[in-house]
Order: sequence, then C-alpha cells, then structure tokens
Amino acid sequence: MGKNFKRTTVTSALPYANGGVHIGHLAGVYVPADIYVRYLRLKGEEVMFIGGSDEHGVPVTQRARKEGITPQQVVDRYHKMIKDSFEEFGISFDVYSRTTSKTHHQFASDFFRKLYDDGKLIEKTTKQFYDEQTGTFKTDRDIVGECPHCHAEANGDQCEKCGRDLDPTELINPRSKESGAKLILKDTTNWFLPLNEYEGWLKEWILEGHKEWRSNVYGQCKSWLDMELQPRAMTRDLDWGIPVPVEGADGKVLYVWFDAPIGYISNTKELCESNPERWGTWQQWWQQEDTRLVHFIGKDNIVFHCIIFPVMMKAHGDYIMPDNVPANEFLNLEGDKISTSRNWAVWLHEYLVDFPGKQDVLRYALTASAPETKDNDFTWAEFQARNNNELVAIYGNFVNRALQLTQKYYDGVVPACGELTDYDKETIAEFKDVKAKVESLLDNFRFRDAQKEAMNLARIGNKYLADSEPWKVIKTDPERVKTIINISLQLTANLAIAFEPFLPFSSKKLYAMLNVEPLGWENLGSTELLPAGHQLAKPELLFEKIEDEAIQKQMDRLARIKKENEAASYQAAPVKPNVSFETFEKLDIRVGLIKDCQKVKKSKKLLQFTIDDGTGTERTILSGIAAFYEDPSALIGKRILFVANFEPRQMMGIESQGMILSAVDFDESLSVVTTTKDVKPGSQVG
Ligand code: B3M
Ligand code: ZN
Repeated sequence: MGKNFKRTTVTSALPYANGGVHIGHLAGVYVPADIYVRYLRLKGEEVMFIGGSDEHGVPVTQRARKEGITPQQVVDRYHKMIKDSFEEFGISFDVYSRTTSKTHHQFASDFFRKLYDDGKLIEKTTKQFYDEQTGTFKTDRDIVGECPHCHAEANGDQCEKCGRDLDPTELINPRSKESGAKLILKDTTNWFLPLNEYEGWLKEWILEGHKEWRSNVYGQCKSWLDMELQPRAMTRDLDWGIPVPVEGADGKVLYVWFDAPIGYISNTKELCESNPERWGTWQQWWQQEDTRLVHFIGKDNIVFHCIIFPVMMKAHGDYIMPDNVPANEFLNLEGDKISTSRNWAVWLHEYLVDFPGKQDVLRYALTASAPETKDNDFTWAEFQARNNNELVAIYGNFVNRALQLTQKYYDGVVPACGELTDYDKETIAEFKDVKAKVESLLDNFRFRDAQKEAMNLARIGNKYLADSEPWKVIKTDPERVKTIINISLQLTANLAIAFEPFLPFSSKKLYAMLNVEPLGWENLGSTELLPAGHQLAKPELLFEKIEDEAIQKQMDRLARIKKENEAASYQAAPVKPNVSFETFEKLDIRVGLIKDCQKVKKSKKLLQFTIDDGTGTERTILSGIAAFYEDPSALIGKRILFVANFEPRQMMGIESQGMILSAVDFDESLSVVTTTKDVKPGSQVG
C-alpha cells in the first residue's frame, strides 16, 4: 500500500438476483476479490469484504414476467441461491445482504434526497415510450421493434442479429415487449446527474492520478472522458425499485445503477450496526481518508464504478474515492460468450452436483485462466488438465510423497534436521523468495501469476525429492534422510500458507494432515514451522484425478444446449415466389415403398434406394443423404415421397430414376418424408 492506509474496504459487484451464479462471475469478480481479501486478512490487515444481491432493475422484472411470479418472489429465490453458491465456494464475505433490505431503501433514499436538496441534480423533461394499454413507460429493454439496419426483430437497446447499439426511437414500429401494444412518445420528468460538470475533476483524478490502474480500466475511462460526458438520468418510470423521495414523483423509482452501488455502503452499515465492537462505524469504512477503497468488477461495470458512482459520492461530498478498480475482461466458455438466456454457462450449483467437494479445483482453474488483461476461454479439457497435471501431479504429488515417507520411516513424526548440504541451502533459498514474489503480485492484483508462484513452491519440492532420492539414501545414510524429510515437510507447511488465499479448502485439509493450526502469512518462507518430534495426522490425498468420462459428460451437456439453442433460433427460410397450379401440376410426386436401401460404394453421400413405385417394375433412385442414416437398412419398409418424372441422371455409374423428397432440418440435416398411413405405392401426391 502506497499511502498510510489503516484499513481496506473491498467491494465485489452485486449480482442481479435474476439468475444463478456462473463461472464467468466467479472468475471475473468473486474469486479474485476473495483471494485478495484472504491475503490481506492473513497479513493481519484490517479489511471488510462486502457483497450482496442487486435486486432492482429491469432484468428482475423481466424474469418475473417470464415466470409469471412477482419480482419479490424472483429476488427471494435467487438471492438465496446466489448466497448459498458463494458460501459453498468459500467466497468469504463479511456481509452479504440485499438491496431490498429496509436499511438499504432508507439509505439510498436519503442519499438521493441529499443530492436533491443540495441542488446537485437537474430536472429534465424528455420524451419516453409509453404503453397506453398498461399506462406505463417502457425502458429500452422492454421495447421491441424492427431494426432500421437489418430489419430483424430487435430490442430497444441493441439488435442481436446485426449487433448494432440502438436507441429505441430508431426502431421501426416500436412495440411493448410485454403486451405487444404499439408505443407512443410521451413527456416525462426525471432527475439527472450532470456528469459533464465533473469532467475536469474526473480527468485529473483518474487520468492524472491513477495511471497505475489496469490498462483496460484506464483505457475505458479515458475513452469515456474523451467523449464528453452527458447528464445521466438517476430516476426511472418503473414500478419496481426504491420510490423517488420527492413530492410529485409518483410512479418513479431510483435508477438501479444509482441504488446498487449505494448497496455497498448500506450493507456496510448493516454489518457495523450488527457488531459495532468488531466493525466500528460505517463512516470509518467509507468516509475516512485513511481507508482504502477497492472495487472488484467485470469490464461491463467500469463506467459505473469509475465515473458515475464516484460522481455521486463527490456530489454528496463526504466520501473517499476508490483507490483501485481491478476490473476483469470476460471469460468465454468453450469459445462462445457466456449467456444466461441461452444457458451457455457452467452454473455453480450444477458444478457442485457433478464435482462434489471440488470447489478448489474450479477456483484454481479459473484463476489460472483468469481474464485479467484480455478475454479468456474456459474449456473442460483445460480444467481437467489443470487438475490432473498441476493440482494432482505437482502439488498433491509432492505433499503426498512427503507425508507418506514421514509415515513410512518415522511413524508420522517430524524428524530432526541435521547438517544442510549446499543443495539443501539452495532449495531453501529458492523458496524463501516466493513470499516477496507472491506479495508483490497480489499487491498489484496479478492473481494468475501469484498462483503460479505458489505452484512453483510445489515444483521446487518435487525437484528436491527427485534429486535427493530419500528412498535410495535410506539404505546407505539414514541420518541424511531425516534432513531431507524435515525440509520437505517444512516446504509442505509453506504450501499450505501460500495456497491459503487461493485454495482455502485444500489448505484447511493440509493443515489438518499436518496437525497444526493455520500458520499465518508471516511464516511463509520459514523452515521452522514443524518442530522435530511433532506428530502428523494420517495423510490423505489432497486432490484426485478427474477421469475423461466426467469431462465428456460436461461436453455432452454443452453440445445438447448448443443444439437446443440452434433449434430455438431457427428461422424458416423466406417463401419463394408464387407458382401457378399448372406449374405445380407438372411435378409428378408419388408414394414409393422402400424395398432396399444401401450405401453406394466409394461414395460418402449417396444412398441407393430400390423402390416399389406401383408399376410392377422396381425403380432405382439415388439420394445424397447417407450422412444422416447410419444404418440405411432401417429405412426398408418405409413409404417415402419421390418425384417420378424427374429427369434420370447418372451418378457413380448408376442411373437414378427420380428424386426422393427430404426435409432440411434447422441444422441442415436431412430426413426423408413419409406418410402417416400405409398408402399404396404409386399413389399420387397433390
Ligand atoms: N448488478 C450488474 C452486473 O451484475 C450489476 C452490478 C451492480 S454493482 C453495484 O453485472
Ligand atoms: Zn439489426
């Protein structure tokens, strides 16, 4: 810490309580925040870790509508689910509350009222879309219409088809998503925060004062500040949220991005009031210059945490500013953007069903591929490799060998360390370095590299054991082995410390096997953690291999979801120009009974059909659908439709006398068309 800070307030974005938590959330925000907080606590620093659910906003109301329940029911369900997931993954919040709490409503309301009373807000009347049927104003996301660019059906804020950002007024025939009713533009008054008035201050504070921020964060702030800020509405015409505490503002609520960040503060207040002896006052954590404020968020939240919320706090006047905002980029899943609506995600509650007890494996894998400087990809293959090749083969393997050898040679009692060889000294020097390295990386929010350094300790250990070969030396020089094992055990204890912020469950397990209380960060690098004569507990495996089948199961699930999504997004091809009955009549379509069906030799595509066409002589037709029928003989006996007067064609030296009709499915796969009744072969279709 640069300045003389006495305490650190750490916030992590408040997830919308309209769905579960997935690996993207965990990797982007909660695991890094948790690592950081655990690290500070281990160092004995005063820190508060704040979380909570964001329970207002349009996404919640949309979910409620979709499920036919009330917004309150939605947030009650998901708040609990999210909170449970965080607990299960060891995200060690000091407080996890919700923005529907009474404390929060009062706090946010008072905050707004102070800005209002101090003349910090401007009142503006604008035209907004209004649904006359329901008598409600619509927010961007509640409006649909035709995209002016590609003419697909688009949302008020964005067209998913062509990807363009839209203003709802650009839409052709804007309609209400909810009722389908046509919308009109109507005047409405709201209160705006004049961000433009703070531009000079923001430039100075961020662009001059925080050049050390991550380049993605600094860069995004700079592009906002280069663009000229506009006043931004802090209230909305909506019925779900905190009522605007101003006379005549009926039917209006605080903008969700106004109230949500205030949730950090009201949750702090809730915690402090529940235990003032431990936590003091909330003001200490938010208004004292010797407090350092750090926001952990994803990149889509940067503008809110670096510009809008700071301006709110600045306008209020009493608050400290964030010292750092280590925002992450996005994590993709198997090459595609994670999406709640498309269910393209790995949900935490589902992960735990398939991988019980393996919280740390996911924490490890997510930190190892954390999207710190650019978007990154989560793949199941990498997850398996991180577990099998690193946690099991490096960390687990070293610990297991050290503990098993102690068990075997000394009944689990730590042997005394004798005289050190040069090689011992080199090894010890190497792992003494790790503390400073990990600290400097963590202080700079470089969690990936920090975790790598911790793993490096285990690599040092493996190399040490492999080079020292105690299992051979025991036959010739048993005294020497005592030293080797002692050093290996000290290193094992170091691993428990170094990994504690990253893999808390495993460290706990390891401490139990070492039969010691958690050792404290200041001991990292020490070779005197386990005294000679100390009895260890029974060793167990720290990590276990993940088999291919478990991974395949996950891949199958994703393949299934992908298929469902494709089917759901399938749009029938446009209808071709009309044809007359006479034109249609020229086609002679008939029912045929399949007598035989085989793959054509040397052709991947063709099937050869032998058909009873009702004439008494059999007809041969070739069709390019072999890829879709693994066992063509299964088609024998089925009735299909074919064009009887289709010009005969030669293919692979065979004459094809007609064309079999197939339907093209959304995924381009083909299926022959059959009849629902045993129609006589040769019957005409029309
Ligand atoms: N709920 C958006 C999100 O989940 C929002 C964060 C609020 S942080 C104060 O991405
Ligand atoms: Zn479009």
